[in-house]
Amino acid sequence: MTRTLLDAGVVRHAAVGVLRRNDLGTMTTAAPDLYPHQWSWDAAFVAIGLARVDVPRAVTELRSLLAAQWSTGMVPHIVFAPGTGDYFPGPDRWGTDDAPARPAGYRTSGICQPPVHAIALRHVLDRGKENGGLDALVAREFAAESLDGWLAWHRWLATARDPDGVGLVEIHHSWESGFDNSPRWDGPYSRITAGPVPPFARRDTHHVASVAERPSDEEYTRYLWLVEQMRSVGYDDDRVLDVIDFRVRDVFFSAVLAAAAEVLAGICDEFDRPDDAAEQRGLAARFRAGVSSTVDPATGLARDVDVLAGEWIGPQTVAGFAPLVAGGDAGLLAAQRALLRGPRWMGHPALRYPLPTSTSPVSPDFRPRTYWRGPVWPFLNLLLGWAARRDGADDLHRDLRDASLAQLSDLTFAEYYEPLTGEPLGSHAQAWTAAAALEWLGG
Ligand code: 9WN
Repeated sequence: MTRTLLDAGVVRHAAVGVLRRNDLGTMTTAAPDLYPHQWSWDAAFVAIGLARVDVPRAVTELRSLLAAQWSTGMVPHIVFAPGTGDYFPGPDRWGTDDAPARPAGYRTSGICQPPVHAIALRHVLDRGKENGGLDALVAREFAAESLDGWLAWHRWLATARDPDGVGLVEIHHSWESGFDNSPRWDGPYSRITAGPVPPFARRDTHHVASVAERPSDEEYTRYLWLVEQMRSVGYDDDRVLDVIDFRVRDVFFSAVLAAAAEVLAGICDEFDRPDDAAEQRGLAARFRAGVSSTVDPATGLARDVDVLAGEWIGPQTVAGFAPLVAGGDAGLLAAQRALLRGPRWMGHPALRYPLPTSTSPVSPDFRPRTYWRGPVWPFLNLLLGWAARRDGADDLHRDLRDASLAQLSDLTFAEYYEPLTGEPLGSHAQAWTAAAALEWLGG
């Protein structure tokens, strides 16, 4: 799986082309056609990739996302591109015009996604330091200017979304997890009876992805029902807790917060903000502990909690490796790495590339072509690789990189890949997939 220099140059060139194609000037669309707006955690990965080729443009990506931050501190999961509005379910469905916390002048959704942003800011600062000159200046100025915004984002998550202080972030829609139709959410959704939702037409019936790969109409009806519930209370954090039918402690989201808070603490140190650094280290420790408290001794995987049903969530998905993202106890991490590399996951003999599947290939829930029910998602591999290197697991980092670059050298930069055949699925020219390729290539 060793790559030649020529291959690396070709992949880099093509990946840069994908980011250009998605570039609207100050924001990058998540993908052409299917996702014509800026998504929150996509933007963070896009910034990581952009920082490899254009530090000021990477800064612009994070700046434009943060500009749409709500007054509560929430960073919205979609910032709609100016002059558009037809994405299903478009801004009129979200009804955030009536949400007092949404900043004037921005159209956004009313929910959030995992907080990868401080990790992206770290990458941007590091590229700036490496390049020196204007890149260093622009990156540092942006970090100084945006630090309070990122702190407010983490604080909101730690309060509004962890009301009981258990070290786990509560989500109110599966879109908040970023793993929309993962089998993780089948239990909670099975207990929801959707009320009336506005009629919807799915956008994904043409060339982009077959309907069978995407969530079903029944799933979309529930997704929209939850939006209706939040909208009915103006997205007020306290009132949402009383009306919403989906309350889940998301272990993977919590792990991202733990990792990002630790990174943000380091940035606070660099900007001489010792109290904020201590606060973020406290958050990191709290959410790391929360994540490790969910590990199932029988499977070795971390689990979500369905708050309304008072139940653990069972399906074996890649989110079970949340401790590898959060960091923490060396024994737990070593056991998780062995599991990840073993035959139930990356080491499964039928896989085209030895990469984590979104659901274990040996699970009864595994569907190799269906979105979050089986396919490989390249941006996730980058996150796992980053965490592996942070924790000194250089061999895992290397193996993830080699397999990822082999997969991405098909140059489709697909949204997700069929794990048994390697077929690119979903949208092609997906921005965060191209960004992952650039970051894996490094240099
Ligand atoms: C809903 C943009 C986003 C990703 C998510 C992925 C998918 C949206 C959708 O696309 O979600 O937010 O319409 O399916 O699940 O992780 O951020 O790439």
